[in-house]
Amino acid sequence: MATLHEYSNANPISKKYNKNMTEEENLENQDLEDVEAEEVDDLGVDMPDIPLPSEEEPEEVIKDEFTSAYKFAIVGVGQGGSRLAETFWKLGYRRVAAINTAAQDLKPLKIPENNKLLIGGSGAGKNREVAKEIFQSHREDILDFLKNVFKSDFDRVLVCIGAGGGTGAGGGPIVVEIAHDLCESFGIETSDFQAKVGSIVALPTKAEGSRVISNAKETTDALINFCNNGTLSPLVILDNERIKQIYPRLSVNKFWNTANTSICSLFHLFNKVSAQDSEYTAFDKADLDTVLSSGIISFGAVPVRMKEEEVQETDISYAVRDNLKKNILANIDVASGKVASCVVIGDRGILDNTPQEYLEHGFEQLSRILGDNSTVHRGIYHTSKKGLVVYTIIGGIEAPEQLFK
Ligand SMILES: Nc1nc2c(ncn2[C@@H]2O[C@H](COP(=O)(O)OP(=O)(O)OP(=O)(O)O)[C@@H](O)[C@H]2O)c(=O)[nH]1
Ligand SMILES: [Mg+2]
Repeated sequence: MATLHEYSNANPISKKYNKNMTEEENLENQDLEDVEAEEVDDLGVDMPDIPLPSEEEPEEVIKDEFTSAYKFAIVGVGQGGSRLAETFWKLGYRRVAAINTAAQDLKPLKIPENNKLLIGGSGAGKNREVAKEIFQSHREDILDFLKNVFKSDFDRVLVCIGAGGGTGAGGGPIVVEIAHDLCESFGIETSDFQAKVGSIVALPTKAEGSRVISNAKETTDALINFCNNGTLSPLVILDNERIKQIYPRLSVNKFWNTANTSICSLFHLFNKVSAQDSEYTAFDKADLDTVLSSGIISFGAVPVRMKEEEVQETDISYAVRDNLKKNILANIDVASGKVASCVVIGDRGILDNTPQEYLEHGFEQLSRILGDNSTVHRGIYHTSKKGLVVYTIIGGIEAPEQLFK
């Protein structure tokens, strides 16, 4: 039997070939058909100029330069805030934006020019109110700018602020609100109580004077209020005064770099580790989420100092306690925390020769410090770097009564 293809080829002249007509009649008929076809080809009307929807182009996606549990979008407001954001860029984060009211503060940042937004233009001169006005009147510009820099593929936003100035202090809380609008428009936040917007705020040193301290107070209070309402999480309160005490004699240019790198690297470490498997104990994405959603959080990192060649039980417990004391974050009562993550990272030699219960005792000690009903997520990972380091995040910390002494 002929195939459909063979059958249609067998009669190439016309689909309307009529076997009851002569060949001549059929050819005539064919000519008529061609005329009809020509007429149909040329409608004889001008095509109206209707704008037709073009095919949808796939949206550009921004990717970080590493694999992590969460895709953070980071925006720095004011000079200090922007330098914190720039530090994330250096670590490989690519959804990084900076906003300022003074061009000279944006210029030195080593992030792409398109990731910088200048509003106002002549600074805020340490005046929160001036900054507030400028940010309020540019809400839509800021929203469009952030949409353009971050695109839609991210999980959380972090707003970085130096609390003592004008621009960061006045504009930062407004950018937090805009970040919520952004998350809502992309469907990242679906309810008011599922905050996907957090903040890193830096408190000034004592030497910066009373105007700066009063700015910092008002801004930090506003952020703590957001946190108490459940609309901001996490909130990391970085204390520049403590950095001065923990790393004395740092030169001016190293000071900010040390402050910024220490906090951003810790953030990054937890974000990366929670995306990795461990042959010991893995700390996972859900563990990190509980901490990131718990309000005020504090980070710490302390190397385990071994008094002898092998790790002793007390070495780890000591490191856990030391970790809580020696951090660069504000003088907050970590014991009020409700949830913690403790990750021990060490070289294989040490890990394989350290009894599991020594590590367990360290984790249990953290649970005891936090008190009843607290949760401590744990993780143990190996690395090629020699030594053993204890990293912690404590979350759900109560707002400090007195941040500034
Ligand atoms: N951790 C950290 N804090 C910083 C850094 N730079 C400034 N700060 C702190 O941030 C506070 C605000 O300073 P700036 O960020 O320069 O101020 P601004 O937000 O640009 O505000 P104006 O210049 O007054 O409009 C200061 O009081 C410093 O304590 C930084 O790189 N890292
Ligand atoms: Mg400035």
